[in-house]
Amino acid sequence: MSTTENELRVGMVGYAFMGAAHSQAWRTVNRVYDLPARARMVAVCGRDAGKVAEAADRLGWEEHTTDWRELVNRPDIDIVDICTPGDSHAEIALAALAAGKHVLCEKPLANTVAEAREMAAAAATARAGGALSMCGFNYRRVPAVALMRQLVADGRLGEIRHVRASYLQDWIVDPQFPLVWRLRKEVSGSGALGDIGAHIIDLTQYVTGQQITGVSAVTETFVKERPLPTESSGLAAQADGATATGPVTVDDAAVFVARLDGGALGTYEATRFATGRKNALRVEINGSLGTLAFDLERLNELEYYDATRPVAEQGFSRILVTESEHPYLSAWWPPGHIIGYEHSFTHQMRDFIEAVATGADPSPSFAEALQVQLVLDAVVQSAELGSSWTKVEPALT
Ligand code: SOE
Repeated sequence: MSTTENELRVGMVGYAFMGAAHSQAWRTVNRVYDLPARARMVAVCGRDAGKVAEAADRLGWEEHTTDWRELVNRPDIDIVDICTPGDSHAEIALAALAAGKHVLCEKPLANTVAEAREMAAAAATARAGGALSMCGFNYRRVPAVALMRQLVADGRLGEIRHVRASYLQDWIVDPQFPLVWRLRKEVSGSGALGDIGAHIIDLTQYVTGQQITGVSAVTETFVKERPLPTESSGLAAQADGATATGPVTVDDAAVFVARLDGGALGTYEATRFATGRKNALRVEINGSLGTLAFDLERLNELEYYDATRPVAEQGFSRILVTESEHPYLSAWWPPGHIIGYEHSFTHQMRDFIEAVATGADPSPSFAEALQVQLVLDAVVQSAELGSSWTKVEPALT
């Protein structure tokens, strides 16, 4: 550990939605888990001096700055946490890794495969010098999801035949919703595909231990022109009331079928146009011996169908994932006392701190996140070619 004794000093870049989620997790993690090192929230960085000062105060950071280069080169920073839009992930991560920092980067890893490849290569080089890196696919850290992976790995579903995943939102159904950064390709890389499709790609590969090898996809941008936004650019942004508009340059929805390398067939749907579905992530895995299903809106539960039971007793059962035997939960509440969305980030910080403090490789690594990026890229290519079957390039060439 390149730290002061038992302390990991964190510098975070970006402080909007994900920055707030990460801050809460950094604040909480040492109060809940007994870890080999304590996270200390040293400094937060943002472009606007006034706003970042307010954010530092509100989110619990000791200091603030508008200069991310200065932040990533500070000798008193051990971990750089990147919570900015995708267009700056590569630049910040590469500089932080070159400065010997451990790096946690929000998903998707980058806006292009070329950037993701460079980041994965830099992470491998930095690893040799002791710097670790991880991509923030937080839903892996929902206890029910981690349990699902354990049950699949234990062979409880037998041969995996189907992977069925959807991530549905509706925050841009209104054509008057403004052209925020998530709808501009030069900032976000892609639309629903990279923002939420990346989550279900990672999550299904994590749970099944299988990788997507090829896809056939359709994508659509239903509303092609939107009013320009006011200064606020979050998920609850307002149009500025003027008549000026701009083009939407990303997908609103992406739907694809896939083959996985263990023989499973996958169906995937990521959309911001599922009216009424606010943040609905569902994954179902069907195997020769049973089925497991997860629904983020009921994240403390797992549905399980055990086809090995006597026929007269078969049926879907509900596992309430709140026992201290379940992943991550021994440090939280007594059985039956549920947890929520923000806990997935606390668990993410727990795993990252543990890895950094012990020198173990954290997961998902930048190499794993590059593989997700390659799937995203295959989806885009397939859709552009009229859904033609597109193989996922190997991550290692
Ligand atoms: C917006 O679509 C968003 O905040 C994603 O960027 C997050 O990754 C997802 O967890 C919730 O929705």
